[in-house]
Amino acid sequence: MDAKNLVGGTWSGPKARSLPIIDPATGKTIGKAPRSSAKDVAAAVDAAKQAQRAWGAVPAPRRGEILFKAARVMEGRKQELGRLVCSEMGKVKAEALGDVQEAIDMAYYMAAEGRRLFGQTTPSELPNKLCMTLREPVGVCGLITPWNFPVAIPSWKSLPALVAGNSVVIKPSEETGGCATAYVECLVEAGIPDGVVNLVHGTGEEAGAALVAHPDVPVISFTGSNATGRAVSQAAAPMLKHVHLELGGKNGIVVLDDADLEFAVRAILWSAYGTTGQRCTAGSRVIATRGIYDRLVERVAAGAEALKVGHGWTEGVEVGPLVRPAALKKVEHYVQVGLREDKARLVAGGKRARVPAALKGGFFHEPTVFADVTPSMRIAQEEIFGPVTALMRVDDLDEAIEVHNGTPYGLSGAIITRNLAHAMKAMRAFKTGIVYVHNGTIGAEVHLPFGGIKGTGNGHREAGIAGLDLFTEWKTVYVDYSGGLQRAQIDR
Ligand code: UN1
Repeated sequence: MDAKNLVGGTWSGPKARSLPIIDPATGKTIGKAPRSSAKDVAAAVDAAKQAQRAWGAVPAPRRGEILFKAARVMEGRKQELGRLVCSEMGKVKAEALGDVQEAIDMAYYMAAEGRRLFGQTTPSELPNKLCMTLREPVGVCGLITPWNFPVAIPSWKSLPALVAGNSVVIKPSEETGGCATAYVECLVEAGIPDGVVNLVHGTGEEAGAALVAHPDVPVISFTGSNATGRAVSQAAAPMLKHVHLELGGKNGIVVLDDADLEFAVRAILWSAYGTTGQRCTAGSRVIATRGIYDRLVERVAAGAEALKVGHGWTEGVEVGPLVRPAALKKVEHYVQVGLREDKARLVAGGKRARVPAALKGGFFHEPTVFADVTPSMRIAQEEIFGPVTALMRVDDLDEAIEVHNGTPYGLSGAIITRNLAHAMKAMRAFKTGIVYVHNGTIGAEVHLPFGGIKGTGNGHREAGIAGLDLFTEWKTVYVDYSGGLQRAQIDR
């Protein structure tokens, strides 16, 4: 389908300037998206600014009711939206439907937040005085969303913003404009007033940069690469904007000798090859202790070889295509780095995948496993964002933790062991925003904070209650009903 812009309640399709939408399973063009200019972005920001005042005055529980309806609308369109996710970025059916489900979950969750948006009340140090905090909307929020969760992440960013009384301008990834269009259609159908949600397609360099630079957009939330995140942060800094960044990971799964081998293999395969490895939380490193390492290498390699690669909507397919030729080339490049520069041992995959003739134009790569990787190798340090994982051998838990923490990123980490004390120790020692005990590195739920430390972000979180912080300003209120002038710190 063609993607459409939505500005001030008016939809408009692609005009002379457009961007192709491609099915990564076939390489065929399946639609177009408007290629919006800075002027288009400015029009969307104006509409959002005008609409925000009235929306901010709607009681939060009423705003929540609209989000509740949006959840219902998305439930009704779940299959259709899931199919669209698969056709624009390639992920397999179960995961494409999961992507939509995550948006539904977020809509129900944030709908209920309309009846909370809790602040604090606290005693004063003075008599007959009350202290409290209130959350206030910030204004127009600029939301720049990626293609890998093309329905879920727009919901993570827009729904907390909306329930808190902000208006939004969404600039989705150019790869998945149809998904963003369908998601916004659901919000409109649920009754979001004109101008409160605006959608502007285009490139990051043009439309995204214009949104970041616009003086009337005090909040920017961006998910994408570390390099672009830094540029966003720099462009926004002179205007003192709230900037949230989610910039990827090099997530490690620690497996100790006492782990259930078959379970560990399943968790690793899911983490490494779910979404074809194109997740910020992908398990791209496995750090195993000596006693289990060789068996794990053998079983993970066999498991990766056995995964069925193909069209994401075909029953039984477990791994879909990469999103674009450039992503496929990046994976091929890193396979070469692994073999030549890093001299690691390739134990599974390593080539473009063989697929049926109808998919010849698609961007498929085999699930790939490198063994005997050492912690400083590039394939153990750099985010590949594809179906490649690196297995490393360590002596004990302490070394595993050190290796685990030794990358520039800090999004998620996992530990698989039957030893509770070891699991607890790792839970505290991992330098990541998210820790999984007895699981792989993926599986975030919407009512908990999502985000990371070090090169992954800048201290903000999305989802959960923490996700509201970006989109609200705390207002501190002192109510003195003593009838006199009471001076803090002085009249004690
Ligand atoms: C991302 O990769 O950008 O738990 C987000 C997970 C997903 C979210 C990943 N639900 O890994």
